[in-house]
Amino acid sequence: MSSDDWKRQAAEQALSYVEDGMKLGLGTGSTAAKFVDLLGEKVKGGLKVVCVPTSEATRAQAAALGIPLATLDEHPALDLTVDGADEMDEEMRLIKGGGGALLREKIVAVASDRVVIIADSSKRVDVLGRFPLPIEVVPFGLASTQRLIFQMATDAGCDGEIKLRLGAGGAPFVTDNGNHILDCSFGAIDDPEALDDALKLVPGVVETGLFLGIADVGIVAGPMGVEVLS
Ligand code: ABF
Repeated sequence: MSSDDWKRQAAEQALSYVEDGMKLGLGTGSTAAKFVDLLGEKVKGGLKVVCVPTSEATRAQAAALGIPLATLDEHPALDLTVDGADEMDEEMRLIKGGGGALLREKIVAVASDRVVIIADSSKRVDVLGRFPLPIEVVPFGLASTQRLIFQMATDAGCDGEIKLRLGAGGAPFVTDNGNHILDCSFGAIDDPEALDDALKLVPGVVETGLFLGIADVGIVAGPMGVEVLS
């Protein structure tokens, strides 16, 4: 079995949390995309749901599958969001944003009664930070924001290289919200809450990829089977 199979297994398990009539948040990334595919099959079979996507990519995928879509303004409170992650620790603290959709993912997740995170077992870590932490920043004053992030992170016990994410053609990557992403290779993040608090004091920071106290259920699939954390 490959990581693709495990992602699908986790996505299948997440379907068991979906009930007829629910308002759902749809995550972004290759694991969430598997859930969207499976949900599309259920919708074709008669399941009635309305969904808020966390990215334009997910919106396009869901629309092509005939999944009914709405905005968060139309449905400000959702029943359930199913999304992926780049890293998950034992307390279900997450790093997200590798796919560049962290801001909408966080807005949709905190608007949801329940958040289910699906992942293959490569995403499980003891300590967050092996995956570079993405931070969404406004384009104005980028160099100054980057400098301040470095200072704040160092004060919070984290330092390392901070790189502006580049997109196609080598130009700065632009999020669905018109912002940029700084990928921060801080190494082990021993106190994610302290780091998150510090980073949010930097004016140009829109949101960090630290999702703390947001996941309610973690579904992790791997060679040892499917594990459900809650
Ligand atoms: C989204 O997709 C992101 O928050 C995370 O960055 C990424 C995970 O992607 P994949 O499922 O492709 O590993 O969930």
